[in-house]
Amino acid sequence: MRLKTHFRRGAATTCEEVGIRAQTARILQIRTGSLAPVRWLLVTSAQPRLIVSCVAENQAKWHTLAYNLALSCMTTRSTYPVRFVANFVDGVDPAAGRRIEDLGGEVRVVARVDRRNPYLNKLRMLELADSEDFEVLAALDCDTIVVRDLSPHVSLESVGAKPADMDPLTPEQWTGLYTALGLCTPTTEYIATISGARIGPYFNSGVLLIPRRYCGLLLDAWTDMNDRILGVYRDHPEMIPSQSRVFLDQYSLACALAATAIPVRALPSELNYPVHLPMHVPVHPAARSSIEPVIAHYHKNITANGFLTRSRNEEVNADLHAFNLRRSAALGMSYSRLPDLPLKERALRAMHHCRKTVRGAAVRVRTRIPGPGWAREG
Ligand SMILES: [Mn+2]
Repeated sequence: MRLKTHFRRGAATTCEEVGIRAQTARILQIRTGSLAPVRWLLVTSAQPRLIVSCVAENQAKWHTLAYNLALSCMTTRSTYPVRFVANFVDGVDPAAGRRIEDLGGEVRVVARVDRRNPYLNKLRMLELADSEDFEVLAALDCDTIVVRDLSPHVSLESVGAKPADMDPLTPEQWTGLYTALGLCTPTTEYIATISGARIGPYFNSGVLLIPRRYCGLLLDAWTDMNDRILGVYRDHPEMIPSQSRVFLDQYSLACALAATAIPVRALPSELNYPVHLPMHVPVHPAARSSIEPVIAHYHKNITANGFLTRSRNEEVNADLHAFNLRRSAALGMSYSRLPDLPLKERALRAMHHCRKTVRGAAVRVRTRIPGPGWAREG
């Protein structure tokens, strides 16, 4: 962290946005008084410089997700200066890239990591440490939006990650995996956000706050563990059920953190707030107003035209609605109220839930494992 004065290209286009930046980024001198775009902002910063980033496929659906995240990031009040970098795999549609750049975000094209698992592309974000000047990387899933100031939650000392919503593996499967990789099974325990089950240090990889100094070490270890776990899938096909293998990037993250002993701090749910499924502890209506999510992770809770849908976790709905209003203003699209999840998605989700329940019960009967279901949604 160092005191630094630098010029920053201003992306603000309205008085309100200028106000947000003026208040939060310690702007000493700005052009004011009209709705005209502000060209340059003089910023004095003594706080960690933060990059918020995501990785998207070059497809219309992903363009929408990356745009939503960029919009949320660039229009949310922030105490620290924030850069936003969207990475697109193997190319980017020029119009989609321009929409993000028009918000003040940056666009990069990166190569695919491994065709066997698209989620591994998120490792490309950690490569930003090779070329960019920052102190903390907020590596986010595209299906997240920033709804409050992230600055108070970053640390230069440890990687921040939220314990997973659910754990698809049993303790025996985890021990088998750690043992196959030559690692001791960690003893730290957390409570999974949605299932409420006790889990080991297994984190949702959708929100990671990574000090730059750990990016290289984590990238190497995470890459190595991906390769080794793919080897375990091949050599010990009975160890991890095929329907759970899609979470490879999260297993490899857990194993990489265990192997490197990189300091980790468990982020509270507010930093990676699930929108798609009810939290394991239902929130009392009176307590709802005191919950202030910082990053909402909405998974598939989105309409075909890119607006976020109502959550059963009501405490996050005001933030989703506020975001939709900003999106509607930015894109000139009509919007009035928080939509419900499309019927088709609701039906698919009910079927998926049913299948998981039946499969989970069957596995528990077969293996006599007590407790909640082992399967989880991503
Ligand atoms: Mn996600």
